[in-house]
Amino acid sequence: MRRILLPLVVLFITALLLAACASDDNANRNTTATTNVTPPATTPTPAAQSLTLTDRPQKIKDEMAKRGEQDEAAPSLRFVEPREGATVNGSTVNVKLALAGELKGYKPAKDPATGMGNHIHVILDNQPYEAYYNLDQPFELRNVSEGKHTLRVFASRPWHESYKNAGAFQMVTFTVKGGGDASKPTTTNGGQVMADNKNSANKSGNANAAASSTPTPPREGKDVAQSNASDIDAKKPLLTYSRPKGEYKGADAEAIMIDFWLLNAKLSGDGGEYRVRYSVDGGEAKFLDKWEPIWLKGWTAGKHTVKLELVDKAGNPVANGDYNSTSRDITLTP
Ligand SMILES: [Cu+2]
Repeated sequence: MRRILLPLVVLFITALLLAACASDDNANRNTTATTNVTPPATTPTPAAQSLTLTDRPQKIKDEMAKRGEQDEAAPSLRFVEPREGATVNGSTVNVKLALAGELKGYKPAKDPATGMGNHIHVILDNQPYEAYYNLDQPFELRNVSEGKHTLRVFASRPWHESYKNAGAFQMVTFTVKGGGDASKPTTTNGGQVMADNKNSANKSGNANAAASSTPTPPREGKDVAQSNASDIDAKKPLLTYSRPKGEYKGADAEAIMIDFWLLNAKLSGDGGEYRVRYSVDGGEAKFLDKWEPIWLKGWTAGKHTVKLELVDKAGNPVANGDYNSTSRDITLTP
């Protein structure tokens, strides 16, 4: 009896193991293929990644379908403040914009439920953009350093894709006197150190609400890094880096958009003489010959550096101050 039973038990266990392996295989097929090569959390450099072009994500296509004609709009921005050549006294620069043009329902506003909505990208010097939603109130750039600055603004969609019609982009140059100092903490009027600029904005919003019967939403703004204008010529080709920026999580990290603004420069695929060269993590250079966003998939978790440069047909950099070559770090969390 035992002679028969033992081989049977061995057979049974083998079958069980095989079944377990097979189901593991199936489970892996549904997750990313890179699971095995993902480095441990302590490794600073991300695993080798192979990026490929992919379609505009379905989520965005669905959103576009719901927006009616908005994506065919031609919004036109104008600087109310600061004006070209203005001198601003003090380290807080109020940005006020007027929006006109063929709007077709386009209106910057943050949906309180989703935290999303049409907005304006605001770029001080060549810092990463800030999102500006409520044009009824100025956007406060705080702790701006003394000296000359540029401000670039352009109309954007909820998924950060810019409008590319001529009026959608504006740029001014201005000078700050008595600007902010990076070595000093930001303070309130009373001299108290503010722990968090968001909180201070909320406090002033609440104070306004108490004074009048209609609640005033907190003013949007940003405590900016120290920077100054690059020596640029507004009549020369100018590449403005927009996306990617910041942190990408979950489904948003699957396909990441590269988007930029071009002034005074037409790309070769659009009948012009320029190209946009991009690279990720210092890898192989790729070229964009049409002015439109692309989406890349295949990103690994961790930090990545994206570089965008304006070049001529021969691949030589086209300089305009130092704005035409920009690198940004992004972070992906699965
Ligand atoms: Cu945006």
